[in-house]
Amino acid sequence: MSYRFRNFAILRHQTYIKKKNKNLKIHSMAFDIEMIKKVYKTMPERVDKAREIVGKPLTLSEKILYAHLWDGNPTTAFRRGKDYVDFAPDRIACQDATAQMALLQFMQAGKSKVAVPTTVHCDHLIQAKQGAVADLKRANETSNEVFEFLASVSNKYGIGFWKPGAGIIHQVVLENYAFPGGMMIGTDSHTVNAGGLGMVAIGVGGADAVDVMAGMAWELKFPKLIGVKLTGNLNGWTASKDVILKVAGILTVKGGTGAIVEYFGPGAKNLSCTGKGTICNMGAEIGATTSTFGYDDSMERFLRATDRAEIADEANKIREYLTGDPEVYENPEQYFDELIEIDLDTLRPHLNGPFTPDLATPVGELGVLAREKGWPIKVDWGLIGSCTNSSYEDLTRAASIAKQAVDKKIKAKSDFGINPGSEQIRYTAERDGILKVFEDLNATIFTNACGPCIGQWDRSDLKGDEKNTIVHSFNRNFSKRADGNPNTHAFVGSPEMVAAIAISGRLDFDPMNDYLINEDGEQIKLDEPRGIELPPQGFDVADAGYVEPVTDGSKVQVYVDPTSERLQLLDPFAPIGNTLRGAQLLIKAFGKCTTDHISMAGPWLRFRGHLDNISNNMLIGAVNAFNKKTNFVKNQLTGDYEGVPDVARAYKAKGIYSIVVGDHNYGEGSSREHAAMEPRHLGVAAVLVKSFARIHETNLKKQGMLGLTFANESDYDLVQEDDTINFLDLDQFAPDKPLTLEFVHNDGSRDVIKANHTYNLSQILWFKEGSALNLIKKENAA
Ligand code: MIC
Ligand code: SF4
Repeated sequence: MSYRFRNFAILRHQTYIKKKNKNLKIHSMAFDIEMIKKVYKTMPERVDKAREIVGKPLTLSEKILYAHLWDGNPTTAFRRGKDYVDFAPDRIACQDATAQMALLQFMQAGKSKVAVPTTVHCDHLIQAKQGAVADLKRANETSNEVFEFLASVSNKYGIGFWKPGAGIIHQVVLENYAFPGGMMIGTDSHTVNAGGLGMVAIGVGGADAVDVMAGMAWELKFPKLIGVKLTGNLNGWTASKDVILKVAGILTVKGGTGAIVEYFGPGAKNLSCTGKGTICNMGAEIGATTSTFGYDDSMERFLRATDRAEIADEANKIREYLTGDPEVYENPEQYFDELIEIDLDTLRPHLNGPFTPDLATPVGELGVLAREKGWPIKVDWGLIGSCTNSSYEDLTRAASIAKQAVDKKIKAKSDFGINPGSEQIRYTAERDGILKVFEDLNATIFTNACGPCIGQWDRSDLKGDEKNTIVHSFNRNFSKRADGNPNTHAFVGSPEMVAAIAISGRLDFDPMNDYLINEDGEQIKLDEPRGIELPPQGFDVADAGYVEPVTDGSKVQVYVDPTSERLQLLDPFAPIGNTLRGAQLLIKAFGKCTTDHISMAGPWLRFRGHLDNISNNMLIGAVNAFNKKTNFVKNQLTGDYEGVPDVARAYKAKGIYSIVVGDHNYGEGSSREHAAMEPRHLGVAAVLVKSFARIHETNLKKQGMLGLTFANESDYDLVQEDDTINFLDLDQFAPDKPLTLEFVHNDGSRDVIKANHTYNLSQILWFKEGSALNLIKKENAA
């Protein structure tokens, strides 16, 4: 029986009851308002204390961090980028693709309920093909087992459940759960989207979320702070998206690593709340821990429009605590570790790509570059939506362009796809005739879900691996991401720019200067986009798709079929131990190695709840430095070349540990802990790279592995294909003490190198116990 029909005591939240029965005067209430009031009650005292201890005015980021210390009132001034600090986040959000592993781990922790408000959102497992109705029906059939599992675990442990079709996690969080000054973590790297509503919201691996669900502290190295001062006003074709496209161009995909990016200045106040969300969302693409904005009128408007006047009223009472101190914003260079200034008056619209989100080119200059580089000029698809850009404002701005095409008799040259961010947005946009505008241009309205953004796209217009170009308003454009085709050149832009480019069908089109020819042969220039920040008649929705858990979940059964190919209960990992010798090099990865290369999404999303099955995608996208091929590495036992998972399994079968070597920013991208659990499951003991992306490094630590960096970067070049690796001093593994590794080459020669690490004492304990989860279980049993 499907979870939709089961007698779950489905109590729809009062907000939605109210919306359905407009005449009934039911007091609408924000989710978890008591928790929010509690945070606001202690915030002033804690912030004042922190200011005293730090001895200077505080940024917003510091206020939120110091107000969420696990130990309560601040007593120490933490060193940015150095000290590990225990925090107490207010809430957790998980999406279906990562929640499976997170909840499978939580089920082992021995708790009866989650310790902080938590939600699960079904959004990643819905493939875009024919359009919302047919696609959602198919997803409910093909992934029923997984949705059932997530629904029942949620019900059992007191977790709010958002059904498939309810929307994309980050949009639903922004509309329902985010609140100024709050701290949340989420098992998805774009959790940072909630910074648009003034939160410190951070993407983590499932094991981190499990700590907090189990009532423990959450640890993070106290971040560095990057300030971005915005002046002026957005105008013409320039959108919020262009702010982050520009910042990405400046900072690159690793420039934000270990830092919170705090936006401020008069320009920040002029941006809408959802526009701020877009900017924070793509902060994940520069590796930032998170991004945030101070509480202002735009946030207040958004809270009131989304039925959360009560939060706005509470926030107004402590307004000055929910933004940075005035002294900080007056002399930012004294308070931030790095400062960037952007003048919105002169900012130009950008398109970033292909293959990396930081390759920023102003729109008018793209034609020359594309011709020089051989990027196809013809654009096949324009995709609008995703968690990044699917607000009411985004849709209205893009629709204002689409409408001109219809009115002025211009046929769109590319196909159009729209992914609304939530059912509330979709319902409201349909009511207000916005979706109709896109439909008039023959757009396909896909489900309120991730769809093409995560490779859940059955793209029928391509036969093979043809070279082609698409433009989208998503956030990531790594190779193969949208459709699995390595030759799809994806460019990221604002929804209105995507609309204009898709209508023209050309990557070199510059709507500010170029003309289009309509059906009557006339030259037409598109007018500048116009948007509406919030729906003039208010948001509306019939069924938002929320399922409240029962109060007592002790009787709820969670069933995992032992023969399932989609779900598998977890076995604890055995500790690697303190002697590690004779390990084999599995792969020396060359160049960019994102989590998409390590554990691809798309078709593999179906195995996200089954560790052994999903391990068959381990590192199959990584390029072997010795032959520049993917999924083709030497099996040192036989001398044959095989797929990476096969070779790893061969070593594992013989009880031999293996090692992965990589380049810079290894593990960039997603929070998916599969990228760490798969190597752990297949016997990889250590990942040694030039540098790590933050979430991935933590994920490796949590799973009881060694995540190491070359003390001397050029030692990467010493690693040879047939190497055997000995760890010479693992028995002395200690904080701040590099490890010594010996690489024994095929000809018998040896290189001894130093590898740095960032493990503190408790993280070393995770390694010793085999995983962080093993430690939780042990502590719970004691
Ligand atoms: C993504 O955008 O890559 C994802 C899919 O949302 C991931 C999470 C995942 O891999 O499941 C993310 O960003 O963390
Ligand atoms: Fe979904 Fe894409 Fe957003 Fe990730 S980035 S949550 S895949 S819409």
